[in-house]
Amino acid sequence: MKEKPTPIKELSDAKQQDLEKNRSYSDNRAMTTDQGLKINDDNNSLKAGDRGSALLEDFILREKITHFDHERIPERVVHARGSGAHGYFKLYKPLNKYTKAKFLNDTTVNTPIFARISTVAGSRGSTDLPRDVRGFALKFYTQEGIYDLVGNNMPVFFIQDAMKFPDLIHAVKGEPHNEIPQAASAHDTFWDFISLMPESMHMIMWAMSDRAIPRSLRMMEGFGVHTFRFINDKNESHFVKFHWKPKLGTHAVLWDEAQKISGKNSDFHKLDLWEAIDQGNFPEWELGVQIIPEADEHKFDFDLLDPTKLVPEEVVPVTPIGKIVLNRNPDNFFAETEQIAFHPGHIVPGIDFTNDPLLQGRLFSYTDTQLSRLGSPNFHEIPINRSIAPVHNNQRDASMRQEINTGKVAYFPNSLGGGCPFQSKIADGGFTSYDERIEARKVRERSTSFADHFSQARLFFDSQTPTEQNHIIKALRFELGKVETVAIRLRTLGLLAQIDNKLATKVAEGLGLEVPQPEKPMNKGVGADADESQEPIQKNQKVKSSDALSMIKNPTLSNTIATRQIAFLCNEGVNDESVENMRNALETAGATVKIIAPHLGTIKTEKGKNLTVDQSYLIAASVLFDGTFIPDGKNSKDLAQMPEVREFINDSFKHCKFIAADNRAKEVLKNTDAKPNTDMGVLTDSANLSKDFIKKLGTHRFWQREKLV
Ligand code: HDE
Repeated sequence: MKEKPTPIKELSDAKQQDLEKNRSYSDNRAMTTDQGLKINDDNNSLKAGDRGSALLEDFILREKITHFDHERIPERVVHARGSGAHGYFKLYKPLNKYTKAKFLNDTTVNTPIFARISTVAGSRGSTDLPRDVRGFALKFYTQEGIYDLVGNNMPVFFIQDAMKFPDLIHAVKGEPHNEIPQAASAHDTFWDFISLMPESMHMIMWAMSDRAIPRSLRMMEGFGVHTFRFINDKNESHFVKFHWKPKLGTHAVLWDEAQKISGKNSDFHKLDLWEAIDQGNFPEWELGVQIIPEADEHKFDFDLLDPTKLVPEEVVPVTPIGKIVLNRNPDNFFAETEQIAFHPGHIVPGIDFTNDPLLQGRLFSYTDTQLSRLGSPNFHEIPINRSIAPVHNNQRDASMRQEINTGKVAYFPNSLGGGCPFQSKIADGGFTSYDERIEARKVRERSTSFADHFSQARLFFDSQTPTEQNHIIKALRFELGKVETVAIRLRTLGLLAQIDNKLATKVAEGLGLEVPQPEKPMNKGVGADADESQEPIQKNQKVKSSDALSMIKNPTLSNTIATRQIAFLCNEGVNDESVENMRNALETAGATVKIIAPHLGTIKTEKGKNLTVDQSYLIAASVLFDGTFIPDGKNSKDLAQMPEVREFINDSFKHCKFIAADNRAKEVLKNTDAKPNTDMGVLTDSANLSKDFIKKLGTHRFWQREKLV
């Protein structure tokens, strides 16, 4: 059997990359039909006379249009909208004590990866900024085969059992009669379902927090969610939870901003990731693990198999094991980002599953969905899905088979093929499942150890700063405010009260309601046998508050301003030194500066030089930037009269962003909400304005400006 070409290209030099980018038109190739026939006229169909009807004989027209008619494949049923990038994983030190996985033991190899980051509920063309969980899937092309770590940007999930997944997704997607709303959970069916599912409450806290509206895909944490197993070469098992933490820190936008960004640039996250990689600002995460010895399985306040629970980092710290770097944009969105097929069941020796009932259901779902999405069990032959480890087996034929298998033997055991392909001994990398001891009755039941639905929801809420709690309350007011059925609002308030009465009361105030007594949970639904073991319980948690759960208190919070976008609000007569001094300082700190002016092209500076404009006020909006600077200028008074400029500054102020105005530019702030006051994050009159501005920008937002509800 011939070796398959690897899907991963070595990073070539810049020139090669440029050429590759525009390959289809730069290499001087003649245009042909799909059969290789050179085309003489690609502009006109074959007609009976120049004004006559088209001829059926025109095989060139028919081939082109037939191909076009079939260009679409079904979008993913969930996670339809995604962005992808190539990169690598670099291990810090061998993990042989815990796992025999080769890519987790060899520090000399950079394992190629492809990452796909997605929203969950929306269609492929939906906005990048709905309130939603982000999928964070990593494909590792290891020397022992493909390993997929198919995670999310939140460490827990809405449901405990795969049986509820279709219900969850049907509830959150656009309602079936009119497919409204698109990519939004703020509607009746979602909250109807949630209000009847107390197990969702922990995840609801995450989904209503700012984690659901990231500033950038490069500024999100990743989590494997389920508990997995590491298996070492002595066949010893350790439980493992995966985390990956962004080098740039974990940051979000505000909900008002998210909604405005969706209007101004619904590709905001996609473009941000693409541009960062294109400009060589390669996004980086540190991959870490929480390792739990098998003997400690039952030492926690919750069940390790329950995907609605996390292991607090105060109880089991996260040990960094390597870094993930994304350093190459895909050449073709469809071929790579759309056709990539992840599956939590793609594992390598040294990694194994647990009996988490959500994970167990996923192990069935992913191959099944690829069959309907990609149309064939040969989806592993699509270049982006190919293993770099050679593939030899007796699987044959099926739709769109690429491999041309030779010989007459396609079965095992055989003697005619010399016994090939042969099975591998464990010592030679042959995979065996972990021989977990199981003695059990066959039951359709939920373990009572899964019944505490509120304690970790409370842990999450209690771990947040007042600002973050405020955002959760406002998010719940917004979401439930969009729910039309009052009974659903009330039922949800009943559940929130079991997390925290203050939370429920604050949400209720916004809805003009009283917090009701909680109703009995309806996990089993009408008609099922009553089962008292389904009653939620509350267990005392050892950890009462965890800084790692708050984005603002997070120990990995990074104060860098690298890759942050800063708007310079300019007009004719802008002062040369003011622009250049601030620009140099910001760019030296790694930020990107954009000159905004009344029109594109150039504007004249105070010294009469031409200053190139990046965006006009028609295109620019404060929500697309991290900070605003108004340079000194002889025509600051005119700038102050522009409604677009006032709106820009007011939005920036409302969203708690830092604003700096130099010298005469203070005039521009006069008719805005942003009155000069360093204590309020509006910087003017500073001896070292750029230094002060950079320091403030590093803290991301000036939250004190926000009123708590
Ligand atoms: Fe998925 N999920 N999922 N999921 N999931 C899919 O597979 C499913 C779950 C996740 O960028 C689908 O190829 C079930 C948890 C990501 O291509 C599908 C259950 C987590 C992606 C599917 C879950 C995830 C998917 C749709 C409950 C976080 C996008 C297309 C038992 C740990 C991967 C596809 C990409 C995609 C099923 C729950 C993450 C239908 C049945 C929990 C990141 O197979």
